[in-house]
Amino acid sequence: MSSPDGTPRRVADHIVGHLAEVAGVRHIFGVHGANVEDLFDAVFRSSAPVEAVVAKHEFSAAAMADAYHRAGNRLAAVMATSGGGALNLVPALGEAYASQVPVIALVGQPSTVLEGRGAFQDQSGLAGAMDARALFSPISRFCARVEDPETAGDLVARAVEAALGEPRGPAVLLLPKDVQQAKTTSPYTEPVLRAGRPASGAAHDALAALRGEPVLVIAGGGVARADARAELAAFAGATGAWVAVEADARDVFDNRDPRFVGLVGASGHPSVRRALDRAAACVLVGTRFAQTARGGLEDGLSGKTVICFDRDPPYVDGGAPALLVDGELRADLRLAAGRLGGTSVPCPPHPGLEYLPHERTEGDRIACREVIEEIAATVPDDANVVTDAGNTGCAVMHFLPAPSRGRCLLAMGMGGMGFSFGAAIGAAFANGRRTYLLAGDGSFLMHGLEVHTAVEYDLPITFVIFNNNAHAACLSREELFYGGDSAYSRFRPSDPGAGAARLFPTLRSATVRTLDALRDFLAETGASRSPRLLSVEVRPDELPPYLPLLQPAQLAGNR
Ligand SMILES: Cc1ncc(C[n+]2csc(CCOP(=O)(O)OP(=O)(O)O)c2C)c(N)n1
Repeated sequence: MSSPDGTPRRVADHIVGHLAEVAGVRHIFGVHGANVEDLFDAVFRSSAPVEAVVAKHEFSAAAMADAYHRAGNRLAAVMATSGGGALNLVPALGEAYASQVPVIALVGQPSTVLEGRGAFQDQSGLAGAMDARALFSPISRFCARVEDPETAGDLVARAVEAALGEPRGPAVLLLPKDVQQAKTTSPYTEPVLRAGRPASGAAHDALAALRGEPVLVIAGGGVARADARAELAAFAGATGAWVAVEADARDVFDNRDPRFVGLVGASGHPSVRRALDRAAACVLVGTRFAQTARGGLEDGLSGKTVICFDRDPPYVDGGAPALLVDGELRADLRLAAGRLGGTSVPCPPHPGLEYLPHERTEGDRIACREVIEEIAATVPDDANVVTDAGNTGCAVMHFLPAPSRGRCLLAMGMGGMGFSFGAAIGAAFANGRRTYLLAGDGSFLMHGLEVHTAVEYDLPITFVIFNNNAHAACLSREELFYGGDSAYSRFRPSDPGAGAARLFPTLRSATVRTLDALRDFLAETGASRSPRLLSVEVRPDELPPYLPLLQPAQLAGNR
């Protein structure tokens, strides 16, 4: 495909044109600045249906692009200026790298004529300056500096190829200001997307031998990435299996299905372990069973057949090696279900979800479980649910079922605290659905001012802040493991609900201290298309449903 009229045009126009017209990008998230303004201008002048969204922080802008893909399966981009703007992208691109989410990052740089000569925010690696390419290379599938305007067409096509290739992830283009403004006659180059792997078919004999035996399927983030939800359901039916999910795959299987036995991992449900103990085989689907997922389950695998549908082998040690089914996930699941007869077989009966020990609300002592149950009762079937780190994140994962047709997003690893604010905004842009964000006050204090962007674009997001005036996850650890006298993580009271109401006069925002007040606020939110912010006062000393804290607390006789 060649450039529309063959006339020279700015590199910035070419890159934005390629992303919008060839790669189907509809939103580019970012923060403006002198070395990225030509790209913003190119979006503004583009005749393609592409929009620039101004975030308040580049970290959140990249989180928006990440969640936009996770919630809508469409490629998104982020743009940032040089210096601090570029550096602010790092944790969110690290998250997209680790979670294999395609994101295109367009990063402005000073003009080439000044690089290596004391340029403001020089990141060229020349004459002792820091080297942006060295910084971004380990957290991207592709990273290039565009130095010759005539190579822009090829490099943007290669960036898209790499982001959508296998494994997926971020692709970074470093764009000096004078190169963005220079003219190019580059044609549009269609990205060469490699054909997916064929079905491997390896598991059939092992699965056929299990016919009639209880099977536990554990589904991970690979199912969401491959959008293999329907294939997973058919496979679970054909194997007559119980199904458990990992935290980043909460929505890949219907949480109300009779086969569902719960969430795995440190905040998982004990019912999963019970199912594993009764199972003859464990089938890992779209997961390598990382440490956070297999905690509390690993010894239960010994003596069982383990089959893993993933490109890479599982991390599990000991016992018989897993049989790896490493073809294209959807094709492999379809093939395996078909070979087993394709019809749905009921799973053996099980007693249903079992929860970890937890507190209940008593009088004015509101417990997280009841807050989450009130929210669950109002979340529409197709909503996005986004959560964050800390005790709050553990409680949400444990107690909130995934909406049956919605998306659940979580990025507790490289993204870290505060990722959910950008993520909720990206998800709302991706599919326009009401989005519930549930985060602690610590996460709010890190990146909560991104609420400004939701207000600015009038997005249907309900921000729920669990305010315990603490980094409670850290406070719990201080108390259980270090005697509790330091109390670094306990803070003076703050009031995010009242604060947001003053800061954003058009935002409906409140603080609630009772379950009745919470119910009233949520009931009113349901009918609205606008953002809402709610701060719920909870206690800093409530232990979360998180085994590494519950077990020591029980041993110490605290609970
Ligand atoms: C960027 C980042 N820094 C530090 C941490 C370590 N950390 C994990 S949970 C937590 C406290 C979370 O506090 P808050 O958001 O208020 O949730 P709570 O535990 O109080 O429910 C911290 C500091 C992290 N996950 N991410």
